Amino acid sequence: MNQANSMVRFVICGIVLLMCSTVCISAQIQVPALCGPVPSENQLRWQELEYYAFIHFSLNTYTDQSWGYGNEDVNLFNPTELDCRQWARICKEAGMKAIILTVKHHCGFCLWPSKYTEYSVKNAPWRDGKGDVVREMADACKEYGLKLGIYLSPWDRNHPEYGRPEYITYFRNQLTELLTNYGPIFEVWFDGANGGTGYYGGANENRKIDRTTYYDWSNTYKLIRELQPDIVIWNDGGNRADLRWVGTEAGFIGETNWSLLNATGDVPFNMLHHGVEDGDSWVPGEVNTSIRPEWFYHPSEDTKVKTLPHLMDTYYNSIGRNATLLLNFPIMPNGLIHENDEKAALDLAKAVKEAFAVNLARQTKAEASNVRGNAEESAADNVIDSDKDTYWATDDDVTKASLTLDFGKPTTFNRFMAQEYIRLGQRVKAFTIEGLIDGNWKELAKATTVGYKRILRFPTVAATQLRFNINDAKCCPVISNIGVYNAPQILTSPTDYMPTAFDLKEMVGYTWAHLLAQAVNMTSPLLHFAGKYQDFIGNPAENLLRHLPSTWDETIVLSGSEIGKTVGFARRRGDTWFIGVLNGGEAATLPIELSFLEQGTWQAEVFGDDPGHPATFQRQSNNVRASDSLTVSMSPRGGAVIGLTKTTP
Ligand code: FUL
Repeated sequence: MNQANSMVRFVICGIVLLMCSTVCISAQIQVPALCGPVPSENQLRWQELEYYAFIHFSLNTYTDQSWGYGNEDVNLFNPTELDCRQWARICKEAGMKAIILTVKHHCGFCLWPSKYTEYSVKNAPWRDGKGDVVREMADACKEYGLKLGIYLSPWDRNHPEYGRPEYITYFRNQLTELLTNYGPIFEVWFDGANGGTGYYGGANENRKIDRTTYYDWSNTYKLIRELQPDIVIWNDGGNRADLRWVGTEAGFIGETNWSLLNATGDVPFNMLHHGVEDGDSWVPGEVNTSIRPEWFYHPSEDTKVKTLPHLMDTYYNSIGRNATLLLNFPIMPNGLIHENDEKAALDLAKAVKEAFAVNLARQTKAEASNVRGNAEESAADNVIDSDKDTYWATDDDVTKASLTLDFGKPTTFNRFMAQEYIRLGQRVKAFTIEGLIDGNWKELAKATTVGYKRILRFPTVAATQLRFNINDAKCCPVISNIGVYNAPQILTSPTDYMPTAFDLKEMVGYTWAHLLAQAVNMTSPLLHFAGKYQDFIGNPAENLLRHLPSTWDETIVLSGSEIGKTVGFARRRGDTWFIGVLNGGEAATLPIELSFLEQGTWQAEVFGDDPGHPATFQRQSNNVRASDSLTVSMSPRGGAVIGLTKTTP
């Protein structure tokens, strides 16, 4: 009996224990709770597009204007070679996933034969008034597997009723045409520009509207979502929709970038640029910029198409900072994209492909300081399994944690990429990257937010391990993906592109070495030193400056260059190289690899910071080679300049 009793007790105990452990484990490995607002399915789908095109085409194309007044003659619109398939082909080859077309810009001219106005392609000579650019664009997008979006300017400088309630009906009628007749539309773009003056059916006057009430956006949004349930709506500033403007058209978003805003209230530049950490709504940023200075085609800009280093910066400062990139092509009067723009976009695609060709993280062993419930579904190696739906997560109370990737041998890399599993919210507030180099941990980069995707650039290192330290997070971190890459340095022809890396307002008190380095990085040192050269007489850098050329045979953007932080160029004239490195608001020590040198030895003259004084001569060495690196230390707002003269072949 006793024995039977204890047997029963044993079995019951076992069952209880089993139940308890099941309950305990399932409590531990519960999916992390949402951390603040989260994206909708439409926003998630949009975010994953990452890169898509803007196309600016209208009567402005024929008048060399930026904004039409609204009285331009429809007869001007007669592109002789219009081919939307060319646009789509270029976008596809450039790695873009969609195209947003300006179907009506501020001048009011419509690229489709709207039945609500005479100011459209139907009264233009093009295709005898039977043409429809939106239809041709929709067909080309379909053929090339691209999504289609529309830009419909709310401001209409042609329409007689603009500023009155009747215009809102007109605007919604046009939206209904566009969102009904051209298949799925992934994004609609409502430009906030409103200059007031215009033709307005002949009135030629200034019409002011109250932007907070006139457009009655909430009802327009309702209509849009009824017609296209999968769409995302872009609207700037105060009229909160699905996506936000980033406060600049220069091609970058804040380094700290939360995908959150508050649903109401003003949105000053800082909020557009950085989002709001504790915002109550998910409103991610889209970086819109043009491949040339302006949005519409101007022949004078054929030589001003952005260079590869410039576009690369744009890429890292948009897609690499938790935003998408909307890159504009202006269409020429003949109806095609200019060959210089095509080349620039394809060169960028090639450079991006090369930079991210091999994910070195895939071949590593991943371990984490904490794994949620010690469970497989939250384990560290989920970040390297190439499945975007699996993740590494920590226990609820852990907001500081690290994940180590072991390469097993010294491995060369200079890029780090991380993605949060944003379905559960955006969490990470601060992180660093370290490399185990010759047995010592060394900090390689430091950053704030991650979001959907964050890419960091730093000088090339050879490390056996990489450590991703999350130092602060809003809730337990949930990381879906990590990438480590060795991007090639970008070789360019002589360029006058100087990353305007530093906010001039902040650049008070920069050091002499910073000034010297600018002389190297700008096309002509005279730009900087006219009238000031006497300041450098007797300076240890005088000799170097005297020999600075004003034209160059080759320019390399040094890896690790990042707008706002540190920007370095190496420039060659004949057998001599000059390196200029400029520093932002924080001190930095940077190894500069000399791998761009050919065979032979070089004498190096290195000048760096001695704050408040002329730059200090730091080192002269007669025997550096391509396999060496030179380490420079820079003060906040500092710099360094290096001259390399060939000594032995
Ligand atoms: C601006 C407009 O005024 C420009 O012409 C251009 O369309 C750009 C995308 O948005 O606000």
